[in-house]
Amino acid sequence: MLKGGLIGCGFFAQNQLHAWQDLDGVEIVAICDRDAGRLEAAGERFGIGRRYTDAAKMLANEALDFVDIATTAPTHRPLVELAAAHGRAVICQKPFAIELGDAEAMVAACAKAAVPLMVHENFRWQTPIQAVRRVIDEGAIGRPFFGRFAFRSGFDVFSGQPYLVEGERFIIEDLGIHILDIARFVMGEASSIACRIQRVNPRIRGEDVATMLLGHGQATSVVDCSYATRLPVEPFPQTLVEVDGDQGSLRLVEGYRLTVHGPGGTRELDVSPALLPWAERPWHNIQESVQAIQRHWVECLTSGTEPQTSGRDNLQTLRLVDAAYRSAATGQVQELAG
Ligand code: NAD
Ligand code: 89Y
Repeated sequence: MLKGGLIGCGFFAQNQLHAWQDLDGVEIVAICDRDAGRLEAAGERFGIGRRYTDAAKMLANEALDFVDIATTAPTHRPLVELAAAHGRAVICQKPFAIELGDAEAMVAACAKAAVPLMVHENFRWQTPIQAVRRVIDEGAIGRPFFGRFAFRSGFDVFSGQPYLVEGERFIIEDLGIHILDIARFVMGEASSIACRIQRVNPRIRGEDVATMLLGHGQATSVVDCSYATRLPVEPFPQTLVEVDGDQGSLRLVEGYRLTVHGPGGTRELDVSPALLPWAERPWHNIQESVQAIQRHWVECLTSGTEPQTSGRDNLQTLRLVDAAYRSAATGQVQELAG
């Protein structure tokens, strides 16, 4: 049985705690939050008695196999470095860091301590996204030459996550980061990016619309994100996908419907996520992917393999985020090192 300690018992950690409870071979034995009320509420809700308001004390007192960090970005570096100093494996929420230098320092600290590090980059683990990748891996549409990854919504994410109103940066850093990771997962590593941003909602500080054009070697993709889009059917939190290959095409449309067209004909697939017993629509797509990435972590720790979205891997997603903001500021295409 792997023993974990979770730091940060806020809005999103509730999903992580539910998912840990459902998984075999792992248990969250201690929790930490510097807000005593939140700590108490999570402890009672999930029946976890060992509670700390100080992460350093939790690390010193508990015999943990890993630490799951579910705080917001400003505290990631000190907490990851604390876990590494105690020789504990670490999961850290996205955005892993705001500055690339901090991300590189965390990767280096975990490498030096020889502890596994995974970024909780869960969107690629969504059932519909896994289905898209499977169709491509099966060769059903041939070699992809174009992709579009669209997340366009008018859903109120600000009431649950009020800090999103205040940041100088918003949609790329918070949400686009997931969609850029999906683009990498489906199309392969990106070699260039151009980006334009807009702010439509006057009540927030950062950008709520971002339109990005990526080069992936010979292939091209468009990643377009908006929290200012009012649609007759609200698709939150679905990423809609189009991929054209040299033998066919796929379309993942609203309602989790995937159409695959290839030399053998056309198939319609229902790729809906499961509604887990503790999940709530429309979040169930994200909630199921939390369970999937945490299962992947248990498998990786048990087998000694590197997680798909290890700290090292996530540096490449963060480089895209950084380059997207630089492109938006300068109007120039940004080239990324291989
Ligand atoms: P939140 O503010 O609701 O919760 C964070 C909690 O961490 C708070 O209770 C706070 O008191 C606690 N905390 C902060 N620093 C601490 C420290 N040093 N020691 C102990 N406790 C500390 O935030 P949230 O909305 O739950 O977001 C947390 C992270 O999850 C963010 O980075 C966000 O981007 C990410 N998130 C990810 C997804 C996803 O699908 N992967 C979805 C939503 C949010
Ligand atoms: O914080 C974001 C995330 O990671 O997924 C959706 C979200 O909760 C709001 O954009």
